[in-house]
Amino acid sequence: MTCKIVADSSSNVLTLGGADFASVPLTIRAGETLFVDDAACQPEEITEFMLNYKGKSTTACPSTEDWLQAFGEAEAVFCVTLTSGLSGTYNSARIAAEEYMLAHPGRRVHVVDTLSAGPELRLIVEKLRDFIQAGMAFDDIVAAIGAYLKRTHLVFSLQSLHNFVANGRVSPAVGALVGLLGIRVVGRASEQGTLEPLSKVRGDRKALPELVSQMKALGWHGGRVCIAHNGNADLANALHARLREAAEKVEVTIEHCRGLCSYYAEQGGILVGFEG
Ligand code: X90
Repeated sequence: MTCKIVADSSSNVLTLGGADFASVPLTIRAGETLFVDDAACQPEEITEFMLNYKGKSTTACPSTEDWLQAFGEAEAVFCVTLTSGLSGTYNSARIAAEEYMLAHPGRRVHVVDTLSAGPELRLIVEKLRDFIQAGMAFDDIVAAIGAYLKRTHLVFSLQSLHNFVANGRVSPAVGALVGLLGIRVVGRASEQGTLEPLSKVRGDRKALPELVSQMKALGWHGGRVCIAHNGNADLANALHARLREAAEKVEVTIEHCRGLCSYYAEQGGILVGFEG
């Protein structure tokens, strides 16, 4: 059985060792300017552009056709998507999966709605890779990744929800939480896969212990962690240090957000995917 893992670009995963992999880009449009969140995308450019841009901007999920192309000729596809609670990405992947299986009897596609975004997707993608490498059967992988997804979570600290509000993906009331300079909203991906604010703090110094305590509240006690940030390596490194104090052997990776996550997390935002 030839297996392939396909994830949308909100995962921040462009390449993956040890398995056949493809990333499918979302897009960001600001007036006449279109950013495609692929390998050529420069996330810093998007953040810079948005800081100076006062017009309307929108994002768009991959089309069914984009997904079908990425599935290629694989006999078994594991497809990992951004939360259906905030994006049409999962829906377009589901339609692509049905078309693919109809067109190629015998081939199978499993679409995982992560109910999350960013670094939690990386954890899912890497776990799928491990299952494939272990030689597990398709149905066993489907069951095991479902169980794994129940254990993983996403918390974040954001300095602005401007783009979330502008795209109608949170209510203006939630957006107003971070109106003031220096205020961060610390929150999590809810069980419905939406943005759930948990607390408001002033400055990254206060966001740091808050992130750790929210992680612990969600059951973190030394499991794998992936941090994605937009231009905030300081907070990412400080969080890494705190987690190492809490659990000596913790495996933490830090990465810069790619385009889609940079756009929504905005300057200074940080996303933390972890195992509970
Ligand atoms: O146009 C589209 O279909 C894309 C819409 C994407 C909306 C959410 C992207 C989130 C990216 C920020 C994470 C913080 C909250 C996550 C809650 C699930 C990164």
